[in-house]
Amino acid sequence: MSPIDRIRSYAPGAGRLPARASLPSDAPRISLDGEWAFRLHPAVPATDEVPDPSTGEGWGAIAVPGMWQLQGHGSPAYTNVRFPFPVEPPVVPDANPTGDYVRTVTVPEEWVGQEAVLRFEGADAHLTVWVNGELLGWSTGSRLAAEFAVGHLLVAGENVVVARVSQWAASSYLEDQDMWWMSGLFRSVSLQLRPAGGIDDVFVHADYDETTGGGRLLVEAAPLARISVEELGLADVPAGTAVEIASVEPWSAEVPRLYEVVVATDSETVTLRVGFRSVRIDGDVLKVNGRPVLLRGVNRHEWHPDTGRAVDADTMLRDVLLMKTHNINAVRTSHYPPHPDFVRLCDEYGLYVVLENDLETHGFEPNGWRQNPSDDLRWRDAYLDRMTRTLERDKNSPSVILWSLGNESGHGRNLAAMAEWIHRRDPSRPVHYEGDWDSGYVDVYSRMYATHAEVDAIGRHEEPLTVDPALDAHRRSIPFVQCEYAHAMGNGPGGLTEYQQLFEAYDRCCGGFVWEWIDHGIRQRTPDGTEFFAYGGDFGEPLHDSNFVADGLVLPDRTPSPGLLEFKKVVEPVRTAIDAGTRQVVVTNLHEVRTTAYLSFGWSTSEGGEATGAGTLDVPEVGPGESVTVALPPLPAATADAEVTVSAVLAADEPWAPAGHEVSWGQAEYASRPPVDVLAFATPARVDGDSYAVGPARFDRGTGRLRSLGGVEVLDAPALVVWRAPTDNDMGYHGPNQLAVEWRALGLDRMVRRLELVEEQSAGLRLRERYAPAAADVALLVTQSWSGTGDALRLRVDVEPEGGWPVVLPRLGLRFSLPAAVSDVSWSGLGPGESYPDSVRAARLGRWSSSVDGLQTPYVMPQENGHRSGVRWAELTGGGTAGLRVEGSPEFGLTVRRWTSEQLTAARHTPDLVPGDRVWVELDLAQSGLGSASCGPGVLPAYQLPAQPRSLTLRFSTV
Ligand code: IPT
Repeated sequence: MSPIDRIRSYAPGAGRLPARASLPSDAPRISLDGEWAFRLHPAVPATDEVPDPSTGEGWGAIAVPGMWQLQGHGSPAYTNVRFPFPVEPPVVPDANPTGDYVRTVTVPEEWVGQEAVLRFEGADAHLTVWVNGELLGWSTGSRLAAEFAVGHLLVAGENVVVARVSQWAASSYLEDQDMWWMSGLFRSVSLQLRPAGGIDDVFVHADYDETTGGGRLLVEAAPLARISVEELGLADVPAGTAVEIASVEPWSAEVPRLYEVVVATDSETVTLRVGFRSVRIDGDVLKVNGRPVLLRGVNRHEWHPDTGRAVDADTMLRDVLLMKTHNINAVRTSHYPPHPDFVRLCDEYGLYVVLENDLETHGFEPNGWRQNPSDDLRWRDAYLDRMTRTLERDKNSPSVILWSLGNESGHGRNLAAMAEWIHRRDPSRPVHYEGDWDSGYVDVYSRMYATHAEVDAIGRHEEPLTVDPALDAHRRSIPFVQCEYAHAMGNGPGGLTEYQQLFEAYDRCCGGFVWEWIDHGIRQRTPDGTEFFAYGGDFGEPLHDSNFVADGLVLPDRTPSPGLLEFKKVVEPVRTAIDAGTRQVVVTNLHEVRTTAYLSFGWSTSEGGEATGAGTLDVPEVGPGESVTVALPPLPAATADAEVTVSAVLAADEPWAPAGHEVSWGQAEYASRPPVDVLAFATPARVDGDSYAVGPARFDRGTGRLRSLGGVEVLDAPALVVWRAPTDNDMGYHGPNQLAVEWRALGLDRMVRRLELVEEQSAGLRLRERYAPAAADVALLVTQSWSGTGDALRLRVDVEPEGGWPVVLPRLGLRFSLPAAVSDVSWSGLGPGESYPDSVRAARLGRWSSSVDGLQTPYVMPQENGHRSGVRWAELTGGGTAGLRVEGSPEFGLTVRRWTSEQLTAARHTPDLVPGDRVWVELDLAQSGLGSASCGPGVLPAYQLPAQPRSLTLRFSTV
């Protein structure tokens, strides 16, 4: 086959060894990671002349593992669904960047004459391999391991390994995952000795029988292999012999109990960490070890902001620890097998894994799925090859509870063929695939971005008929999983609580996987060295999908976003509900197997934001699925504004977090807050030169604008604000809910103020204003009623809509500005993080403080952020001069930033946000929820903000 024929081939490869398990073995192994010689061709070289770095120009060094676009060769490109080349399978463009990797490896004398394999854990996308000048073969399947037999070519001393990797191939049509197009040897390469009589493959079957507590172990391996499990008293059991064990401790995500299984022949020993567990579908319920399982999951792409999909061991562990400490119990490896060590970490720390094949053909959808490989038998081998390599590699991992055929690949016989093969090869794990709702060949019904109402209907088995009525009964009878939901793009998602309630309400619903774990931002620097994260289009791609690549629960540098903190709270495995009236706490254990014995409970109180007491709370051990009610101890007496918090923390160190780590909490107010004293404010406005004096404040006589308050200069007087810099969810890219489009169409970003009246009154000053966008006949009428005492100022704001408002509002607030010297904010209310009406569970009552800069969340694409909810009072200070105190009645929403919402709207990257000469303060009467319409449902009705009459009373003073 010519090089170009290989590139265009429907076949998945040639010359490779059969797929086998990833095995920790004592057979000698040489890592080929590190520096390789490298050069990049603009197209696939026409001949198979073996690349030789000593021959000339263009060679440099490159790190393996790594992606060449992040090492100075070419540049990354991002498209979501669309192929970045014309759709003419299996042909790809002539312009096909092709990298030659060359290195030597010193092979010990004793290897010579033995079998050996050259193993690539991942090569994106088309790999051709030579050793010592001989062509070994070629492979596709970027995120799948490939092995070549190489023993016959090795010599003692130096050997030359050459890998030629092309960016595009026929296989690119099967690898249209929503991520950066990047290339190279991005996972490890190694040379492994295969001793004669060694153990090429092992398939461990370790079942758990929940009715007896017993285990059954059957290890398939080389005929002469012997199996030992010291802990279970098993020694030298012949491979292939089923052993019944009277009692084992099962593996689960909550208690990831592993046993060391040693598989040995005279020449090789493989040591595996094995878990006994069962996965079964019982009616419409997914069960692990006989218990219904609720997946609190995330979709994880492999990502590092500097190295792309070449992810190092520390980063993998960091992901696992972040997941565990945020109450996540499941991962879908979207949309390809991850690095094998990640799966091992899931075994060890306890995460359920939906292991997904490296397959997505989404780019055919915009063309009506014409030519989709999923139903084209010429691609059948490639499909089966992918699924085989996926399953074989990780088949011994107890964490893997479902095999997934791939993502967004339409319908077709090749999908069915893969499912059929899995059912034969590994009947112990059910099959998942989302793209075909009628598929009779899957074992769970999977959907993405189904609305709350649809999930509710599915929970009740009342979902509408899908396309093929003949297949309806099967789908309707099986468990339901949301393989993607709650699109975590930018600020959001909102509505997690309501999904969780549905998942908990219906046995058929086994939970889901938030889309997605991490923003795939690429770290870049401006010319002045300011760091930011790049997204689609930043590398000059002619076709791209902008910041749709940044839709994770953690920012590119793995800083947890407010959305992750919200998810942690919503999916907490133990709930503590406090009844302030009866002073009782109901502790509910939502674990599947764990009792609450690993937690210790404590209470704390505060009044007016000041801590007043704390102690431990005796909670008897609560079994899974059970709850107890315990009484709080007598709480410190409090007259007003007091809350009690109960917190459940780790009693002892866990492998994933130290003792004291908080798993869950609950809170209740036990003495409420008196309203702002209205009667104290009754002094009339005085005329003082060209201003009015009201209490400690000065207003402009002509315009009624507030100029100063005590010693605090007010640069922009309070004015109505309805705009917020659209969030990705406000934009609603993938769906019918495009609020930001409606807001812009009406002109909420260009409201015009008209002052109707400034009126001196016996109790102060009254302003009447009308705010409306050009061309519209709807308006918001605002009355600002100001009154003062010697040292304080009271403002009552009344907002009244005029006309028939056709849209809900982003926010309703007052905005003013103070000098830039204001640098710190403290407040009593919900915090410490940002919150919005449908994403507020993670915020708790307390007294909080932050710098102005610390209040901002640096979403990769700048957008509305930083709002604090339920604020009772706030103090804005800094610069050594008087600060401002604001109290609300009722509470208000607080946003403080060094730029306006208009500047935030215009910004494309974080460095675009440049502090100005003032600090902008927004005090909201109300804010809209967030929803997840960037890909999914919009804001639920309860969290929408219709134009309706609203009022707020504020008290201002200086501090
Ligand atoms: C869905 C994809 O499965 C996922 O890979 C990602 O692209 C996500 O959307 C959006 O971020 S497909 C979607 C068009 C429903």
